[in-house]
Amino acid sequence: MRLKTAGKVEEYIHEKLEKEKLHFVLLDPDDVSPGTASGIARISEEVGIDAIMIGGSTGAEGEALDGVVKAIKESSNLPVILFPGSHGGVSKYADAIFFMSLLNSRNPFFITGAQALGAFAVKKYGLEPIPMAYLIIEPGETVGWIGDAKPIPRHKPKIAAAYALAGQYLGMRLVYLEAGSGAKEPVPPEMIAIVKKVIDVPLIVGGGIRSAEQARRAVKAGADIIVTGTAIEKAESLEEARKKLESLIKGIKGP
Ligand code: 1GP
Repeated sequence: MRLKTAGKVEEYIHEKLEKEKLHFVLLDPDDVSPGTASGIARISEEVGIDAIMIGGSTGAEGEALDGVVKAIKESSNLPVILFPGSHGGVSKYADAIFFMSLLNSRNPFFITGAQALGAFAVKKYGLEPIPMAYLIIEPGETVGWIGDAKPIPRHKPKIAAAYALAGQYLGMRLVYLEAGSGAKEPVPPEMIAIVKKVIDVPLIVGGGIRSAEQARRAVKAGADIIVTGTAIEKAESLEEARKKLESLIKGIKGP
């Protein structure tokens, strides 16, 4: 049997990438209420964000997860992509799921175990799985610790490139370089550049990106998709979140 590969959300990503670099907003149901998530999603759509990712390493499951996903679906038309910390991070209300493997974990649970436990739920809910190689770069923050990662040293870009290429050869159609949510410094541009040089699939970069300048540097180095979470979640008001998003978008898509 020939597998149908890219689904609707993946096609959407590829079509958009032909024209511009993308910006995804990550919301963690452990940190935001459905009400706040709905406001951020509405603003995100208005200012030109390309998709909303939902997930987290701790507490992003069950009712809290469903509530946030539903609230976002009701307030915006943006694709909602799950970004699960484990098999608990599956919600039937989302459009797609990054079916990700933490390739540099020391624990097989995060490489294939959680995936096996979650696979039937993904099928039952008709979620679109998008296979993704997930790599933790120093410092790694909470996800690095929980995911039992051996974080790739910031000054060793070739290690990241080797893992990224291995991920592509294993059939993963996206690569994500993750410094960890709230990281003091984002993934170094030199590392992004070397990884981008060796892979053919789109490159996602996140963790610690707070300013337009940091976003611009990542894009200039070769990132195709920038993910920001903390910078938006920490905004004092929706108006402040809007301003932050507008500024980050300038860094990613140009003035
Ligand atoms: C974390 O890469 C994402 O998984 C986003 O990180 O919260 O630091 O923006 P921030």
